[in-house]
Amino acid sequence: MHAVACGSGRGCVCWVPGDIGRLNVARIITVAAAQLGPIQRAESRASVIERMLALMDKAHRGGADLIVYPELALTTFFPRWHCEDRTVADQWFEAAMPNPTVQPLFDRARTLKMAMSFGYAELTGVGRHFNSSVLVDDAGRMVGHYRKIHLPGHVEFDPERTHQHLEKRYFEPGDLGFPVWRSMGGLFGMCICNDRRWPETFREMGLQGVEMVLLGFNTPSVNSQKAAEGLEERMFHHRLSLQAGAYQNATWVVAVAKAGTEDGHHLMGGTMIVDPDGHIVAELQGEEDGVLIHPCDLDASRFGKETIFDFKRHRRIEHYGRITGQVGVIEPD
Ligand code: CDV
Repeated sequence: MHAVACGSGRGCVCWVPGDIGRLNVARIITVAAAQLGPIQRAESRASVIERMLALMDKAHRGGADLIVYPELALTTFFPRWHCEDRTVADQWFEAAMPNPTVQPLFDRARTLKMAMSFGYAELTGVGRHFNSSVLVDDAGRMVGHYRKIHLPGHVEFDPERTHQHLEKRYFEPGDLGFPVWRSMGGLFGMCICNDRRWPETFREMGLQGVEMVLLGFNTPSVNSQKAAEGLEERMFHHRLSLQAGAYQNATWVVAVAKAGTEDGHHLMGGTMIVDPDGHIVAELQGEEDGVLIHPCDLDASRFGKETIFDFKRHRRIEHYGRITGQVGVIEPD
């Protein structure tokens, strides 16, 4: 076999088997998982955008086709702050996407022909609030929009906790489901942080054939309600969730942290890329700004999808009624 340029400009390689005489196109997407170090409350959006641009340039030098930034990439993780007047928190929301402050990011991505995904706090035209992310393709087209569905935390100030986690105060649960988009020769989905702990998240996308899930997160390194659950345990659950989601749905998972200490509150790292067999193939060390670059062959998801996780052959939906029919646990008598 020998490699020929496929002409897509996307770094794909066409392997030409001499004895068979047809083209098998490997669908390689080189991904840059762009971790952000801490963003202090006082740091401006413009300063964060400069940091994101520096990561994008580095990703480009590393040959990336797609750059993925974390959840709420443009601001500090503000749900830790309790604002008695809810509207005070609107300072952290974007009323339009793109907007003049983030436009340089869109412009640079288009110039570099790099696709990108990042999370932000979305304020809609009718005053609704979501924890959202977008997927922009390599031609600068907005192809995907996701709103976080599994919101952790609480609504009111909780004096029992070591720190606040007020996502339920500041956001509504997403109303867009878990879509998967066909783009750049593959099938892409998004989810955000706590969504990764729910198998339903991955299965919803798996049932649409997803080949790569893009996922940003801000995870405090200590459980606010259980001090004994620290960094090691949190990282274990993080890996467990990503690896299970990837394997059970035969998909790549790109998980990107906002890490480090924001105004005295520590967020864990753990930026990593997981392959469709559930293996962690790349992991970023440290808690500062950095990119983790890995070539991902989307066809690596085929084997799992056609064998043990061939859903059409093996799923038994007649026994899954509780999954959508009930929320909490109902114990038998
Ligand atoms: N931003 C998050 O969703 N954080 C949660 C924490 C609160 C557990 C997470 O699942 O990582």
